Amino acid sequence: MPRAFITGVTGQDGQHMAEFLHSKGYEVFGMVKGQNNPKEQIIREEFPYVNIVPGDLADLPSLVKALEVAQPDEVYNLAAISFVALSWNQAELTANLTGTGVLRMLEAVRMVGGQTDNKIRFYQASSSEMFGKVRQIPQDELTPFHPRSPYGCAKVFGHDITVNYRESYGLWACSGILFNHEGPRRGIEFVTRKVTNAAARIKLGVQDELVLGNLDAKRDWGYAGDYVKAMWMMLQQDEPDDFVIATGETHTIEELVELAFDVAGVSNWRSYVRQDPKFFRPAEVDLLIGDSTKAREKLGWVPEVDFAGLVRMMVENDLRLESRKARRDLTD
Ligand code: GDR
Repeated sequence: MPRAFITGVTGQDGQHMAEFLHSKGYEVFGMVKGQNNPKEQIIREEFPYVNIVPGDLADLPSLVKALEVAQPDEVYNLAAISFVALSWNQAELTANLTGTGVLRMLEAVRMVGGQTDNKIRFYQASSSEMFGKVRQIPQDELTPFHPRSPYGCAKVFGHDITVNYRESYGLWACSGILFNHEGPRRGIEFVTRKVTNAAARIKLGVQDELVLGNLDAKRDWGYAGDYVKAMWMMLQQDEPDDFVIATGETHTIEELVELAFDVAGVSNWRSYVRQDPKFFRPAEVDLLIGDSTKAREKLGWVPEVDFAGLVRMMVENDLRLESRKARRDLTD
C-alpha cells in the first residue's frame, strides 16, 4: 500500500487530495497544526481513514517527526497562508509559512528520506499568483514571475527553492503552478464562494446585499477535484518536472456574479451588489489565463469541469446548505 503525507489536509485541496488518494488505495497521513484545532474534528468525522499527525510548517523538528511517523512515498505540501488579501496584513507570517515553510519541508524530506537514496517524491503547491503583473498571455512554465502581493512573493520563494533542491540535491521534487481552483469546499473568504453563497442566500431571502471589491479582475477558474488529480499525476512521472495547471479560459468577477445569480434564479444582480474600497487590494493581479499544454501532453491531464459547470455546482451546493439552515432556524 503506497503511503502519502499531506500538509494542509484541513483545507479545500487537502480534503480533495485525501479523498482522491484514499480512492487510489493509499494509506493517507494528514498533518494538522495547533492545539485543539477545530478543523481536526472535520477530518476525523468526514475523512476517518486519514491518520492525523501533529506538525507545523514553522517548526522543522515537528516536520521531521511527522515524516518519521508517516514514512511516506509521496509528500504533498499544500499548507500555506492561502488568502492573498490577508498577506498584506500578515506579511511576515505569510513569508514564514508560505515561503520558508517550503524550505523546512524540503529539509525534513532530505533528513528523513536520506540524502543519497531518497525515495520520497515531493509536490509543492505553487501558484499563478507568482505571475502577478503578467509578462505574457497566456502564462506557461517559462513565463517570468512578477508577484503582486506578499503571498505571491512567498510562493515565488517556495517555487524557486523546490527547483533549487531538485537541482542541488537531486531531490525528487515537482512544482505545480496551479491557477485558481474552486468548489463547494472553498472557504467563504474567496470570491467564488462568497458570490455563490450570497446568490443562494439572496434567492432564499436571508441576505439582501453582496459587498465586493474589484469586479474587473480576470481569473482562470477550474475545479479543485480536477486539480488534485493533476498533482498526483505529476508524482507518477519517471522524472520530476514543473507544470502549469489551468483551464485556458478567463472570466471577470462580474461575469462570475452574473452567472451565479442567473443559476440561483435571481434577476437584476446589479441591484444587490455594492462595491467597497476595503475589498480592493493594494496591488491587483488583473489578468490570469493559463496555458497547460505541457500537462495535457506529458501527463494526459484534462480538466473535466468548465466554468459554467463549476459555478452551477457551487450555487446548487449553497442553495442546498442554506435552505437546510433556513429550515433549521424555523424549527428552533
Ligand atoms: P486569488 O483569489 O487572490 O486569485 O487567489 P480570491 O478569490 O481571493 O480573489 C480573486 C479576485 O477577486 C477579486 N475580488 C474579491 N476577492 C475576494 N476574496 N473578496 C471580494 O470581496 C472580492 N471582490 C473582488 C480579487 O481582488 C481578486 O482579483 C486564489 C487563492 O486560492 C490563492 O491561494 C491561490 O494561490 C490562487 O487563487 C491561485
